Amino acid sequence: MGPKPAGVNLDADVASRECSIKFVTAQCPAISAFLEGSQRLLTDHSLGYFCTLCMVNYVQLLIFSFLLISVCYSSQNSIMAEAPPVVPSEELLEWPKKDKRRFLHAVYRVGDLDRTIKFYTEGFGMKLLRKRDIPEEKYSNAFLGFGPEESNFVVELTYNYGVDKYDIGTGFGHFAIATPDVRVYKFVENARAKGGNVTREPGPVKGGSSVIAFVKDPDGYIFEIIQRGSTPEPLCQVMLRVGDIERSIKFYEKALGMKLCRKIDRPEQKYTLAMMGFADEYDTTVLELTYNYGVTEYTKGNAYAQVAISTDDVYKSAEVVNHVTQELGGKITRQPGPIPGLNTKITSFLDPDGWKTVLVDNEDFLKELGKA
Ligand SMILES: N[C@@H](CCC(=O)N[C@@H](CS)C(=O)NCC(=O)O)C(=O)O
Ligand SMILES: [Co+2]
Repeated sequence: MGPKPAGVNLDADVASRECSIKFVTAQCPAISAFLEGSQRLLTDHSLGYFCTLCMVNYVQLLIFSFLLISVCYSSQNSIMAEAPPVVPSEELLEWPKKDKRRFLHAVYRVGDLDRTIKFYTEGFGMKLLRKRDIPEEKYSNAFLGFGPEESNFVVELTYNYGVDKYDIGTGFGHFAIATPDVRVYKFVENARAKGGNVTREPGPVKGGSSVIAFVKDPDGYIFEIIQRGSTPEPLCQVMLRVGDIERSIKFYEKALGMKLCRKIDRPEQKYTLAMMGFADEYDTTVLELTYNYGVTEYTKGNAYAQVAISTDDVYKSAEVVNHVTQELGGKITRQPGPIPGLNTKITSFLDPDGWKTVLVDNEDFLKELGKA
């Protein structure tokens, strides 16, 4: 044999355990130094014959390596057995608050598109922003609001060919329109004159002071007309009833990065409200979550569908939602990705009560509007 049989053998030995040794040396500099030192002693030793010192060193090193590898494997196994579930990074959990988000539109079904367009434009003073017909899928959409879609929250009406009636259910509350000061009375009179069904005359809200009224549209959707100073976003609320207000607040804070703008408890009326949004309550649209004492279940019907919210990254957003649903309930109903044919990236999910939200990519949304 050549002059350095032990060295050759050692190299082979080390190579065959490369992963383990790398792991061990990476973990402990002292072990690393020992191994390197021993290896150098053996390989640099050039006496030209089979040396007892080499043999002793070699056997010692083999035993030592064997022990280390055993310890390392068993500790790795025990670490794996006790490994906690993957914890999302702080950066990921902070994402919803850093993202560029706003309410884009509320989506719901109506029995006659032209009838609703006429009522919303003449009775409420909304503008018809766009319309599209998708005959292959047998439905049409109309978008209406108080300002352009690039900056305002709007309604997206869906008409399914041949379906003229829907069940609104007991969970959906209302949309709200803010109108300045005493004009709330004029607003309601006009809506009534155009065929609106005023189910609650203007006057101070029970248990509070702001003046409100309720007007039902032709499909039975309620619009709360709220007296308020002038605002950049008159279409200001989507009210949904929930079964556990604290759970909902946590969900919308963590999954969507919303803030709790205002919480009102009215024990006399036995309900609690949480206004959740991305900006000041009076400058933007909020989700008005309502908890009626002791009521945990509502029906959803098939009329109201969802709200759409913008995001800069549907993939990252869905990852956060997925994590939050594991803690608080709800589920992803559409994995993030482009809509076939349209290429707009979206993801959608249900909150713990089953209310749906769709997140839409900011840039793709502007492209869809022809503004990017
Ligand atoms: N039980 C009510 C609780 C919510 C509620 O009462 N909201 C206020 C508006 S913030 C209201 O509708 N008040 C009726 C009134 O003042 O006549 C519901 O589920 O709609
Ligand atoms: Co309201």
